Amino acid sequence: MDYEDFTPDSARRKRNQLVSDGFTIVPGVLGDPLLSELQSWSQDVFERVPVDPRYRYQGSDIHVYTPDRWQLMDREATHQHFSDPIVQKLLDQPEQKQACIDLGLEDVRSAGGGLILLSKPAFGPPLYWHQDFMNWNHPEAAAPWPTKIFLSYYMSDTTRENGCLRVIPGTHRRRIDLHDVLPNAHTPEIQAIDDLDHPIFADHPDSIDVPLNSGDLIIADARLLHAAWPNQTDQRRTLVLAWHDVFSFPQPPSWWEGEVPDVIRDFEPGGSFESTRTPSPYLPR
Ligand SMILES: O=C(O)CCC(=O)C(=O)O
Ligand SMILES: [Fe+2]
Repeated sequence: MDYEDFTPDSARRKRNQLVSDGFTIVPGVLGDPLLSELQSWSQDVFERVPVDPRYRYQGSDIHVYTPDRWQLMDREATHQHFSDPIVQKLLDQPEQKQACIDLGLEDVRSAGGGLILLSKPAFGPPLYWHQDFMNWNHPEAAAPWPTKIFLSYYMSDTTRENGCLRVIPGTHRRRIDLHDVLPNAHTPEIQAIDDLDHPIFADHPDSIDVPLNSGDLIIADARLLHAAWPNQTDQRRTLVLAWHDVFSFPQPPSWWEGEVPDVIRDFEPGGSFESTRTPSPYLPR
């Protein structure tokens, strides 16, 4: 299916999938010329930037900001943090905006004004199971709708062979045994694990592969457990990921018909909640 064939019915199905499974795919959102531009731009970045062994499982962790955001940040550019006008182009992409509107994603805004370049080099290792949510103490963690999502595109077609994404549907709202053995995502503790037979890399009976075509939009809830297969090819496999906030917490989506948890209905803004990557009781078994 191409993005042009997107009907209200399939939009509704995709929105339901994002809510209940924690992710959804909108095929063919990013096209040329921006797709080609991002492909060659990211390739150039990786020719300049050495792989930091700390990020061997993610492949890289390069944060690129819009020039406006960069100016506010007032920091020295490094290989890992810099700005480029292409970021604004991606964030402003009309097809992406339309896809979000069609899905009923309201108040979508860039979290941090940047994107992250994640690249599995040729024959790169797998990425461990993890979830990226950082606000588990906050009642937001109990939201039955997404509040933090990534909007991502792979720069090449992905398959199990070159390290496609894997997800365990539903784990954004439900704790499973795997949660018990996972160190927090992207911390020195998980980065230090050297054994590829460790359970953080294991296959899981409920996991599914998410092979994508370059330019397909994948939207996922930050709370979802995901991982990636190793790259067994001699070609780099790159991902452009942009974090976004969605819906104005504590307000539910305008189309929400389900229950609103008490902790959200009674929520008073102004409290302070220490940020943490460790799931709280807001993620029930
Ligand atoms: O490499 C991928 O496909 C996913 C990357 C990811 O989830 C992360 O780095 O947090
Ligand atoms: Fe992730």
